[in-house]
Parts: sequence; structure tokens; C-alpha cells
Amino acid sequence: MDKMDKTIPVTRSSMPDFQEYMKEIRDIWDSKWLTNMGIKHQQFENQLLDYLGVPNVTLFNNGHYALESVLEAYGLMGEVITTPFTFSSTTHAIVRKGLKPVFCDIKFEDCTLDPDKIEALITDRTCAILPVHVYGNPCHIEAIEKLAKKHSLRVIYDAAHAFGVSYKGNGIGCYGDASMFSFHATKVFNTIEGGAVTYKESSLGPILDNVKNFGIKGPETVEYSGGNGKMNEFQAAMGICNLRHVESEIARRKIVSERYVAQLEGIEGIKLTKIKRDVNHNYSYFPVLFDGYKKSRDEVFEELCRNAIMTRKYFYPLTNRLACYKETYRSETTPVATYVADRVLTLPLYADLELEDVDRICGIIKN
Ligand code: T4K
Repeated sequence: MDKMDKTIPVTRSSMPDFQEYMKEIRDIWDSKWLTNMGIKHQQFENQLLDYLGVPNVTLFNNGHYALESVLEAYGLMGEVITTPFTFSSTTHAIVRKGLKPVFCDIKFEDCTLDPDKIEALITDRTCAILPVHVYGNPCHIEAIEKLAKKHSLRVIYDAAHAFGVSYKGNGIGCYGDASMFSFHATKVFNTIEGGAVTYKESSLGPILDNVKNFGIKGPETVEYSGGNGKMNEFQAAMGICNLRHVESEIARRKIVSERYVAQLEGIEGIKLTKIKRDVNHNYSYFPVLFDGYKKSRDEVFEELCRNAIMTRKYFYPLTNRLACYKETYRSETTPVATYVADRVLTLPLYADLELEDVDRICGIIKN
């Protein structure tokens, strides 16, 4: 096939070898136990505790439901300080749980919540801060948690992008009261669809179980009006397989990312994100800011598209500009987020992206 005929997607699901997955689901076939916290679910949950280095974890059918569930489990009411520079899920989860998102601006350098702008937004109705480790970049954890402590607020991280990231030697899920991880097909680590909540206090576990399994405590006992957020056995089996390969997945993504850096660093008008000190990154996305470049972000996007190279404007529009929110919220209050959203483009990144394709992508951008 001609190189030019090959479409390069923005990402591509990482999958185990077919036989490996077949072997893993063999027991499911034999037992006919397909869901409702079966053996694979238990096994995968234990493996995750270990891999993420967290005290507690609860699995879910997807990241979004996990995020809604943790907000519900804490019984939060009132306002939640959050970022508009994120996937719609973050804002939707807040709104769908009857809470009010209060949008705080982001830091230009890493696209995460600007801790210096949080305090001015705290009112007597604020109950929590919900920052996002955007692109796997850890938020300004110390500053955020200091503020939360001062004002007795919960900190719940949206860590959808941050699987495998560690900060100061700790798994990223160890910070705050709780964190939500997404295991969607497009993530560094996937269970097809899936997600998890990691948390400090073990007392949250039974409440999360209630939220995700109809509040069922026994065949004749239902103690809470929960929903259905259970991860099934096939998803857990995919997780078990993919967990075996996640380190090599991240290592290969690192090589691809470093090739991009080698090609694009130092070019006038192109800004790349620097990995912070004390961070082990997961190379989940490769965002590029076209800020004063000879071509605008949209021109680069279109030119790449003409060459069958699919990029995404993660995260444009900001969530406070989405059709469902723009009448209620104002993006003028988050000018840095607006600035970045208008200029950012995330380039293709996945483990088996060939380096010569990276060179071709960069060649198109440069010329
Ligand atoms: N919070 C944040 C900050 C998030 O980013 C997300 C999800 C969530 C919360 C919610 O977590 P989940 O409930 O999703 O677990 C994608 C994903 O659907 C979404 O999970 C993700 N964030 C978001 C950033 O990206 P799209 O609409 O951009 O994906 P889509 O379908 O266009 O796929 C992109 C590319 O990925 C395709 O062109 C090819 C590749 N792909 C896609 C699928 C579905 C595969 O290789 N295999 C696949 O199965 O939203």
C-alpha cells in the first residue's frame, strides 16, 4: 500500500495477542459466569491495587460512570471547582449529579487547573475541587490539596489520562480523596470500555459498590437506589491481558513522543509540553500548541487531514463553550483555557506508530 493511502488515526487501541485473550476468556466460557463481580473481576482488581500502588480501588464499566459514582458516593451538594479544558465527561458528571460546575482557569504550561485562581472561586457552597490530570500531566497537587484542607473541601481527580503516571514516587491515584481512571479503548491502558475509582478511605468502598450495583446487599436486601456500573468478566479479562504489556506500551509511546520532540522542538511558534520534575509520564497524548506559527492550528489540522493523518483538537471547544452549557457559563472567565483550546492540536500517538510516519507528519507540519 502506498504510504500516502494509509490513514493514520489519532490513536489506536492497544490489544494483547489474540491467542492470549482467548486463553484468558476460556474460564469465562466454561463457567458461564459473565459478570457481577466474578473471578476475573476480583483478580483484575487485586492486580490493579498492586500496579497503581493505591490503598483502595473499585472497578466500573466506564470512566464516566466511575466519576459520577464517586461524586454520588461522597453525597456532594453545591458547587464544584473544575476546569473547562477537558472532555465533556468531566463537566457532565458534575451537572448530572445535581452539582454546579464553577470553572477555574488553567496554567498555560501544563493545561491543568491554576491553583492561584482557585481560592477566589470558593464560596460557602463549594464542596469539592475536581481537577483533571490533562494529557497525563499531574496537576499542581500540593497547592490544590493545601487549599482543600484549609477550606475543608474534597479533592477528586479526573485521572482519565493518567494511568501509569507516578508523581514523587507515588502512583498518581494516591493523591486527593479519590481519583477516576478511564480504561476506554483510546487510552494507554484499556479494558475495551472500563474505569476505576481509587480512594484513600476504605469506608468509601461499600458506598461505591452500592452505587454501581443497585444497592444490592443480598438476594432479598437492597439498601440503596444505585445504578448499574459493573465491569463485566470480558472487560476484566482484557484488563488482565493488557496489564501484562502496559509497561512496554508506555516505553514504545515514549520512543514515539521523543521522535516528535526531536523533530519539532525549537521551531518558532510551536510549543511542546515539558514533563515536570518528579513525574514518570505515560505519554498518553502528544499535544502541540501552534502559538505564533506561520500556519494556524486549523490550517495544520486541515493539511494533515488532506494527507490522511487524523489529529484531534483535544480540548476544543472548552466545556463551558459546548452547546449544552454556553448559555449558562461564560468562557471569558477562563481566558488561558480559551487561548490554549484555540491553538492546540494532539498529534497521532500509539505504541506501534512507525517513526517514519512521525517524520512524515512532522515534515508536513514544517513545510
Ligand atoms: N474524563 C476525561 C478527561 C476523559 O478524557 C474521558 C474520556 C472521560 C473522563 C470519560 O472516560 P470514559 O467514560 O470514556 O471511560 C475519546 C474517548 O471516547 C474518550 O474515552 C476520551 N476521554 C476522549 C478524550 O476521547 P473521541 O470521540 O475523541 O474518540 P473516537 O471514537 O473519535 O476515537 C479516536 C480514535 O481512536 C479513532 O479515530 C481510532 C481510535 N480508536 C477508537 C475506538 C473507539 C480505536 O483504535 N479503537 C476504538 O475502539 O473520544
